[in-house]
Amino acid sequence: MDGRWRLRAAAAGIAAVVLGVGAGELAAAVLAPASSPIGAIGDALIDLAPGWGKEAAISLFGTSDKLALIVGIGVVLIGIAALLGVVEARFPRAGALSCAALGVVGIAAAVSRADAEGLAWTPSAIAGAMAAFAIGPLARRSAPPGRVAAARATDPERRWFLAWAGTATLIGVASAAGGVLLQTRARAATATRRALHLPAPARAAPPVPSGAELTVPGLTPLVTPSTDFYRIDTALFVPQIDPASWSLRIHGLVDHTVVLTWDELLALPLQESYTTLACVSNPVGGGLIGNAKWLGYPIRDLLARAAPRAEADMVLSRSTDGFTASTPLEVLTDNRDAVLAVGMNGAPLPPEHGFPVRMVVPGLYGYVSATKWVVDLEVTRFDRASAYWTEQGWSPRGPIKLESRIDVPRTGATVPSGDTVIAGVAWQQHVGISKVEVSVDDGAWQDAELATAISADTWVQWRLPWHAASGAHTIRCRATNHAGEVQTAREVPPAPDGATGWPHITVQVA
Ligand SMILES: Nc1nc2c(c(=O)[nH]1)N[C@H]1C(S)=C(S)[C@@H](COP(=O)(O)O)O[C@H]1N2
Ligand SMILES: [Mo]
Repeated sequence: MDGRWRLRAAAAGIAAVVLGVGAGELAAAVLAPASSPIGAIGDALIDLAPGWGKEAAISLFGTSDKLALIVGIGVVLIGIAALLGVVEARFPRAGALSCAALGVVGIAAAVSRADAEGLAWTPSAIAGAMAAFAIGPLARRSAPPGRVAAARATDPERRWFLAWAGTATLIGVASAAGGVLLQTRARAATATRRALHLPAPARAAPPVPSGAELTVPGLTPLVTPSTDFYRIDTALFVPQIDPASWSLRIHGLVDHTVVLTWDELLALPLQESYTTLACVSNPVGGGLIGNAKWLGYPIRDLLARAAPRAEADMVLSRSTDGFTASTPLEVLTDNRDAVLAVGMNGAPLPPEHGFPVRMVVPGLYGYVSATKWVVDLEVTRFDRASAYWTEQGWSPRGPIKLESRIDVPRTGATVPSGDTVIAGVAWQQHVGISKVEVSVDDGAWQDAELATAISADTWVQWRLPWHAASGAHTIRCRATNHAGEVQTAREVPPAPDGATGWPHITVQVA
């Protein structure tokens, strides 16, 4: 019986590594589809292999050379895993450390690729950590004879061991299979998106006015780079949509049902507009807001084709993953730049921001207007249908509230005494900002310098020179909109229709 511990330890090692690789492959599908642990090692081996090696592989395996490589990596990895199980059973922690080291090899392979994603390191990190974490408990159940008696596998424990190791292996294999499947879809969609050239706008956005962007270090940029743009949605996996198979159906209380394909949409005269999106969940002073240049087609013109009936007052937009938003019909048919967007900041929409098509509506929070991966517009009535977040108790309509934020100095910062600057942004999309005021230590409100706004549909930057005297200070701000309303001091939480209150920061002046 005692000679069998090695077999059990080897199985423990294999179970732990398979579990880790499974977790890594699944993580890759979500976080970095081009950086799967096995795929990254395979890519690195292809790069490192000498020319004659590659040729030999091709002549030996033909077009199956890549499959052969992956099978080869799998076999070698299982061999190493078996060995690590035995090592861990004999020298606790040594196997775990080696698993972590394998993870580091995967990370190095993934991040050294020329087209590595920002999160390229994560799948292998997760794989290594998972294997390192699992191998100890599994291998301890199969400790060699003569080692600490208490750690030895007794018969009932052995049954447990088989159950644990078997389950870990099965979960690992299933996650790896699922991960690989999802990665394939994600990579196909990424390749399509990369090869895509959006048409030039028929109506380009007017240039950003000079003086719209203040030069204050630390101030939020006027246009948010797409990679820094906040992301909020209910999608665990980013939907992967091939534009060729995308279409939008407009139906419900309309005279004509309209179906629009991707090619038809791109053939329409598209327009560019800057619109600041904001999330209703953004707390006062929070970062769930961003400003981008969108390329799209006016939803108003599409609705006109469908001809909504007189009784309709809402459009329920639906995404491919079932999310819905209820947008007042009047907001989609007035003259604002509510668009069916295909482009963001000069490129196709990033997958996580709705590729291939999303809605962008100036003046409304995202949950009632900014449907990503949109495929369906149902013209209906507020008293007949309700949207995803409304069913969770949020307000059915969501006009954006008048708000402002202090970006400079950072709250909690220590600032040298003397001349410095207080700066931030203010917004109430589609209404516009006419004034921002600042109060230091509850002193008198002082008018800040307001930058030129791109339009009423975007946020606007502001700044105020400040002579900072040493000590602790509290700074507040409040905005006034174009209708003359002053931002309320009343503090309410985000639910059910958006937070209000004056933002404040505290700084220490040295
Ligand atoms: N399909 C889909 N679209 C969605 C959501 C979602 O969960 N699913 N969330 C909405 C919310 S609450 C916001 S604030 C915006 C955020 O858009 P962004 O992730 O591009 O910043 O998308 C909206 N569109
Ligand atoms: Mo949101």
